[in-house]
Parts: sequence; structure tokens; C-alpha cells
Amino acid sequence: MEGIDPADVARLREAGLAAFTAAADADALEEARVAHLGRKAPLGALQKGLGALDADARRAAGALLNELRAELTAAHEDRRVALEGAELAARLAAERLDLTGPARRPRPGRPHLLTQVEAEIVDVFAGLGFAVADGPEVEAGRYNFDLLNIPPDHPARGTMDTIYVDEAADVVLRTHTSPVQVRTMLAAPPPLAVVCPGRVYRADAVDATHSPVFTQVEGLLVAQDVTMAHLRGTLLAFARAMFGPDREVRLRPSFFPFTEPSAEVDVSTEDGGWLEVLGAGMVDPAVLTACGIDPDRWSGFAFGIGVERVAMLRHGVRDIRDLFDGDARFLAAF
Ligand code: 2NL
Repeated sequence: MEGIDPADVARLREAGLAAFTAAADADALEEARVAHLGRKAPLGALQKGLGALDADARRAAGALLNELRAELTAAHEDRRVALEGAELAARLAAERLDLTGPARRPRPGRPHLLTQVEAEIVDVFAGLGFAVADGPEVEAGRYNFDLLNIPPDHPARGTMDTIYVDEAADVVLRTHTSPVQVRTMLAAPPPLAVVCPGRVYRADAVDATHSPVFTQVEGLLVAQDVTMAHLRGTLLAFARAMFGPDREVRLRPSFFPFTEPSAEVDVSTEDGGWLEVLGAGMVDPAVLTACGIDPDRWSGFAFGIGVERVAMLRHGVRDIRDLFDGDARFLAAF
């Protein structure tokens, strides 16, 4: 059989080079590769046919075809590199960021209104020399009730008022922060003055003025010869710091199991009225005794402030649920 016509080789070269040059993207280039360098391409068929040639003709034709394959492979590779470069350049152009554009203004967060008011209340008493203490929200009934002179049959202990974690084991969600003050008295001898801020829990249904979770700051001072006058002066300082320098306080007789005497404390308003703000009293001698303090040597006063109530009075919030819903439009006002 005769050799290969160099004109055929030249045609295959022109056709291959033209196809690679014309390929506009990776898919077209791959199509051209299959057509001109693939197993079923004319070049492949020619190379397969080499075996039928005489030795001399086979050598000459084989060299020619190898040369063509090398040339087309190099041209394909050049085009592949060129197309990849162009594709990357296009992506970089498309994903370009304008770093000179105006930045979006970040919206700064802030402590929740309740957190602010709690901190303000604590600050007032810290300024008067009170220490700050906290304790567990899951509490022993013994600390929450017994040591505070709350009798076993008192309604506050019922499941209508108290959320029990484990009734048999005497474990409750604390209904006030008083057990923190109990722990303080058990831990160290008087004189002492502490405020105890924190969350407390009651089995209450939700309405505009009730929440089963609310926030208290309770205070306790035990020293020698403490009188109701010290209590009144302390609460007057609190009222003026929180509500304004012209405020007065008024103590009305009340009852709590842990204080005797007990009082509801009102703060005067600018238009001559009174607002009930907190409860207070002289620590009942039975509480001092239960907490290891000799009531013949020591006396004390205590008070309990509802943080939600103070926040609502000060900021005109009419529904306690606004303090717990987490609506950013409400919260942003403070
Ligand atoms: C209220 C009333 C009050 C106390 C809390 C207290 C704590 C100890 C001993 C005696 Cl350890 N008392 N706490 C006293 C009187 C009133 O809270 O209506 N708060 C919103």
C-alpha cells in the first residue's frame, strides 16, 4: 500500500488549527478536541492505518502524523489556557466590589429597659454602701419560705402561687429574691447591707400587670439599733434618685410574714398624687433568729422593689407584656 498524501495532512492541520482558534468557550473547545484529536477523528484513523504500510513508508508517514498530533495538541492546550484566562478575567470583572461606596450604618444594640432600670436601682443602693449578692433561681423551699417565717399553710406556698420544681424534694422556683438575703445572713455575721437583684417566678396568669416571670431588687440591712427612720431615709434617697429630687415618700401600714411592722411605700407624683412603688418593713425577729442572728442584739430593715413596676411608672409603659415581647420597635425607644 502507498504512503500518506501530504496534502491530506496539511488539510487536517488547517482544519484542526482553525477549529481550536474558532472555539469560543470550554464546551466548544472540547467538541473541537474530540473532532480533531479524539479516537474517532480522521487523524486517529490515519494513524491506525499505518500498520498496513511498508516499513519505509510507515516510518515517514508515522513521523508526519506524530508531528501533526503534537502540533494540534499544543494548539489545543494554548487555546485552553487562553480561554481559562479570559473566563477568570470575566469573573473578576463581574465580582468586582466598589470599596469606595458608602458603608451601611450599623444599628447599635443596648441593654434591655429592664436591665437598665435594674442596674440603676442597684447603683443607688451601691452608692449608699450596700453590697450586691445573687443566688440560685431554683431554690430550696426552706430558704424561700421556712426561714422567712412563712407558715406551712400560707397561701403563697400553694401551687396556685408557687411553681414547684420537685414538691417532694422541697424545690421551687424562687418567688422572691429574699432567699439570697437568707443565705447572706447564714453565711456571715452582722452588720450587713445587701441588695439582691434577679428574676423571680410566680404561678400567675399573664395580663397587663402580671407576668409569671418578673424582676426584683430586694434589700436587707442588719446592724445595731436600726429603726424605721433608717428605712424611711434610705427609701427617700431611693425615690429621689429614681424619680426626681422633689419626691416624698409615704409609708402605709401593711403586712408581710417576714417583716413587723410592714409598710407599702408610696412615692409622690408631680401633680400631688401618690404611686405605690414598693413594700418594706423591719425584719421580723423570728426571721433573724431562724437565720442565726440574735434579735436582742441586732435589728434590721428590708424592702422589695418590683423592677417592672418601676420601669412602667418611670416610662409610662401601660402593659407589662411590652417588657417581655422583645419587639424591637418598642425596645428601641429606650
Ligand atoms: C413587695 C414586698 C418585701 C422584703 C420584701 C425581706 C427579706 C428578708 C427579710 C425580711 Cl431576708 N424581708 N424582704 C420585706 C418586705 C417587703 O417585698 O411587695 N415587693 C414588691
